[in-house]
Amino acid sequence: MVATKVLAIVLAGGEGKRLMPLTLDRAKPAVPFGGSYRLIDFALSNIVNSGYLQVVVLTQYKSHSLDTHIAKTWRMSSLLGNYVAPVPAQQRMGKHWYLGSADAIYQNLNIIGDSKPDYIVVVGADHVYRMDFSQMVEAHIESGRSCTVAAIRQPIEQSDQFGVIEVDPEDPTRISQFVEKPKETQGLPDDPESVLASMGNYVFTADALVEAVTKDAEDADSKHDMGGDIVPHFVNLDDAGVYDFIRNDVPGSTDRDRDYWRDVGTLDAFYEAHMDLISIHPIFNLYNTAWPVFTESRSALAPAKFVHAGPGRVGTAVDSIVSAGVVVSGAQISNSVIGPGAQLHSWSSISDSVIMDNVTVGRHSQIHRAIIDKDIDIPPRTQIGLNREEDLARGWTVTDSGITVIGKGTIIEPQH
Ligand code: ADQ
Repeated sequence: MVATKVLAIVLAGGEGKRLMPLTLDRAKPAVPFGGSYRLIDFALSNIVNSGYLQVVVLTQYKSHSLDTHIAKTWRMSSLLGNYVAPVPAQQRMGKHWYLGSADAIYQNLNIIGDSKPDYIVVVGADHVYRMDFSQMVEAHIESGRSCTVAAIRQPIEQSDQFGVIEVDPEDPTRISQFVEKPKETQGLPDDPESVLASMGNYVFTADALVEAVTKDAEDADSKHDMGGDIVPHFVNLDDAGVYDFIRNDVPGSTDRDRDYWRDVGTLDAFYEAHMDLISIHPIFNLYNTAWPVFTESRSALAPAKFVHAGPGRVGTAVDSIVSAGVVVSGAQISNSVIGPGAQLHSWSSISDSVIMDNVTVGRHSQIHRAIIDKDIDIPPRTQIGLNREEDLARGWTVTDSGITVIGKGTIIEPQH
């Protein structure tokens, strides 16, 4: 077989409004996840593990911490022409920022022109999953179609968050209809409670994608969106196929996490995905070394330490992830994810929570069902997540399911 050239494009310009306050100061793909990671590490690890080493990351909204993370973590040796390159919006096609994800690709056609790929893998940057894109590219090539959309079954009540796919009963690899975020839809013939949802990951034959985004740019009525405009364009041409995620087989996957895919676009989904990491038999297994999730190496951080600080002050953590540089000094941690460099002091308790980098928790504080963003100092005797009204009164965010979220830069005044 003749070698094929694949360029990967990561769409990382989304604002992530529903993750506020975590996205107040950073793009959604840069939000810390799982202790050591940033959300984009999952998409980039999948691409690199799939063998694709020419990758551009299209950024736009508050991209500074995303750019820094990519530069620190994902720099590749250029010896073989490999790169993971963050590309900021540059107004190459007129005085406007990206009008949508399709416009982001259109404004960077020069990159496609320079790299001359045969196929282009386009993926979102804010999902947690493992996927071998080379299997999808193979299926795309075999199909002879110009566009292939990765898909997974999702509950019908969430169909307004996804592109919903209908396939031809005679040829289940052919998309007969695609509706972006429908208000109402029908369930699948064999499972009326589910729909086939687009995962926001696509493979395109390069020339066809270039033609489609160019045409789209000239269309004044278009929203210039990959899901809303480009995929429907290929469906209308009867040139779009579906790749069922269930076919994807990643080395080292367990029965539990083989089909795992989470859109962590809301605070509740973000929280739940953390709980999936720490359940005793993890629903998503971070410890699969056959398909590693790469992230920033923090070689300056010491290993995590657990200190018995005195009577009644045994530093412990159970059913938890504890990152490098953490000191658990007489604190009790359960069912939580603790980010790098956190300092947790005597008589404090942290349960069912997500604590990000460099947070300090003072003595006698209690944190329950909370997400605490980076660098926050929690004074002694602070209570978080124990009383919804009090938390709201202090200006913190509390989600519908009762998770208290404290964003970066929040100053917490002592309570007592
Ligand atoms: P959404 O996730 O709602 O739906 P969108 O907000 O466009 O779509 O985000 C998709 C990706 O593109 C994200 O990674 C985002 O960061 C990025 N992005 C958004 N606007 C961008 C811009 N202007 N420039 C660069 N990048 C941008 C999509 C599909 C649905 C599918 C779901 C799956 O449209 O069909 O079902 O993903 O979650």
